[in-house]
Amino acid sequence: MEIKNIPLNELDVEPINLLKKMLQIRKFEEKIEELFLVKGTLIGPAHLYLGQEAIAVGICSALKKDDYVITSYRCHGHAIAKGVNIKKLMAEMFGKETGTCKGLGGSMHAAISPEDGLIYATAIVGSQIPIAAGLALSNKYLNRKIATVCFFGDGAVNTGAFHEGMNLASLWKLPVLYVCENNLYAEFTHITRSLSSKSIAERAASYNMKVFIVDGNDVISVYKVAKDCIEKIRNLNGPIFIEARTYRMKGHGVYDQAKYRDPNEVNEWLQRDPIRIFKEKLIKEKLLDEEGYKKLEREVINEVEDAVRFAEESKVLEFNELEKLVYFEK
Ligand SMILES: Cc1ncc(C[n+]2csc(CCOP(=O)(O)OP(=O)(O)O)c2C)c(N)n1
Ligand SMILES: [Mg+2]
Repeated sequence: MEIKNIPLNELDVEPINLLKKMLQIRKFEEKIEELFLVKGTLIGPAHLYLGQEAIAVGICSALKKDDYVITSYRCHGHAIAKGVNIKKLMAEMFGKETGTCKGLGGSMHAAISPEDGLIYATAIVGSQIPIAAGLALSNKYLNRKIATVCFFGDGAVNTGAFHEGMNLASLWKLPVLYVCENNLYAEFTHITRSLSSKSIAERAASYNMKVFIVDGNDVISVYKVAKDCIEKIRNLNGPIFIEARTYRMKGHGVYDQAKYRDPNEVNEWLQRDPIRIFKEKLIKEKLLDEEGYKKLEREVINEVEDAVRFAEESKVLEFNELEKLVYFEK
């Protein structure tokens, strides 16, 4: 597919809104890290999305509110990009009843919010891939023009669920966009030690579906490819696969210091910070100046602070409310 080189001011989305969404994810994740490691307010598992912001924002900006998203435990960025209220998301981190899962899901399931089109966030690597095929099958069967986007990591392509899901999605021409966020690591294992095929894209292509490789640190490239893919998917032309190449700035989970990574590799990727790259592009195109950036950053930091206050002041779900969430009354 040819990706047209549209000037930034002719995009059908405001570039500044893309930057703001990326900043919301960045500041949210930085605050989560601080709440875990500095303040000790939060405990348990959390997998930060720092460095991968351009993928969630580029893809989700091409979606409608009722399009479906299904993802993994590294899900905070997808939730924000798909439009979850930041207060609700923060409350979930604090285990409060005002959270997306009433505080019962925590970080790894925080991106479950059906009213925002976020259907599920799973901790079982790769399991979202066949579930996405099922979601897309239901939409096709019911003739709904809803696109399903399935996010997963490079590690997930080595699971059985990947092969099962990809095979059915292709065979039944299901309206699903598979987005593999290749950040080079599955926990502590570099991709060169886990992948037998030449590339992830090549493996996906063997399932007879259209495949694209995109620079996952360039929000505009991600947005453009997503926009074209979603259009095709909505028209029931079968699944499409995007391999978005990126890097996680920090460790696998919030406690992991990632000392197993080559410092040269880390430094090289830190030079490619998706937010800095896009900010500089906007400044060069005279769509933003330093002062405007600082103002935006401050606005987002305040929004995250408000979310923390909201989460702290919220209550934990009453014990007797629990069974209402387990059993379903007709
Ligand atoms: C089926 C399964 N196998 C193993 C694990 C343990 N595990 C948790 S995260 C992870 C790495 C996954 O890496 P990747 O898919 O690249 O996603 P990333 O964390 O980089 O976003 C593994 C192996 C698991 N949760 N589920
Ligand atoms: Mg990975």
